[in-house]
Amino acid sequence: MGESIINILIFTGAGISADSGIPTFRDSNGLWENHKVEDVASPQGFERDPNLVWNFYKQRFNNVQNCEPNASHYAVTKLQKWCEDNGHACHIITQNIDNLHERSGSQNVMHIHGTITAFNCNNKWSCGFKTSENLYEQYAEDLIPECPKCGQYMRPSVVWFGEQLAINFDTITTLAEQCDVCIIIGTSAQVQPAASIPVHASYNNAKIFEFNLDQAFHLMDNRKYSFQAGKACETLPRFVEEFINKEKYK
Ligand code: BJW
Ligand code: ZN
Repeated sequence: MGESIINILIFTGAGISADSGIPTFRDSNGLWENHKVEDVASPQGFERDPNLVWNFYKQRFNNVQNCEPNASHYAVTKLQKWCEDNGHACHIITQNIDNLHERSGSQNVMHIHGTITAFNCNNKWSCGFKTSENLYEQYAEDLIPECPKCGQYMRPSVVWFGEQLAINFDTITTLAEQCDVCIIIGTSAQVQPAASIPVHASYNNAKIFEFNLDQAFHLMDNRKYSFQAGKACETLPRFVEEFINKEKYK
């Protein structure tokens, strides 16, 4: 790489926040109070029982507020800052709705599955009302916040099964196809189209680094793929130090 610009793409999932005390979706058997993830994260689930879904997100919001970014979020921020200072490019794409990347100082984080702190009218197409006011404070059992414009239920601005990503997928595949280094942290690769992002990176012959307890991606060419087993809060900070130093003294 030498003097040339390095283009890094960081792609994160629930595993990066596990070390902050935020439960993942599928490790802990994929159930929330005996409900399947699909029941609390789908438009059908919301239609069936909006109260259950509001409860789910309010509990998760409260949990997130009580958690702090961990060493792997800070390592991502350090790498992004290093890139900025040295004229390299670094994009961060997360599936997480928890905002811990921003709270650790990362910038321009792309939330493909939305964010837990924004809300929109469930009548997305014909109304479109959005707010970042904290509606969890208004929500109480059976008192679901309603849209001030049309009276329909409000919902968190997150992406449920069957819904389109919060960011245009072409924009993302373009970023993936342009990167030289793709760093994947803590995702099970079970959910599409997010899990295809590293595959697009590999089309561009990018060097792929996966950080996970167990390897989730198996598609990569061995010479271009490296798997680091363990908790991301331990493996990632070490990797970032080494990466920065290696590039610095090249
Ligand atoms: C650690 C660790 C530590 C633990 N250190 N690591 C093609 C094929 C098959 C299916 C589909 C397909 N295309 C679309 C689909 C359908 C569907 C889908 O993928 N279904 C599969 C489940 C079968 N996809 C969709 O519906 C998507 N939409 C779509 O495709 O729309 C098409 C469309 C086009 C045009 C018009 C309309 C529609 C949308 C998917 C939305 C997913 N939403 C959720 C909820 C978001 C809000 C919320 O957070 O509540 O996103 S579901 C949930 O899964 C959440 C996550 O972002 C996502 C991924 O989970 P993640 O992050 O990978 O977590 P886990 O728990 O699975 O894994 C944790 C990992 O961390 C593990 O690997 C651990 O080992 C690791 N780990 N501790 C490092 N300390
Ligand atoms: Zn409305």
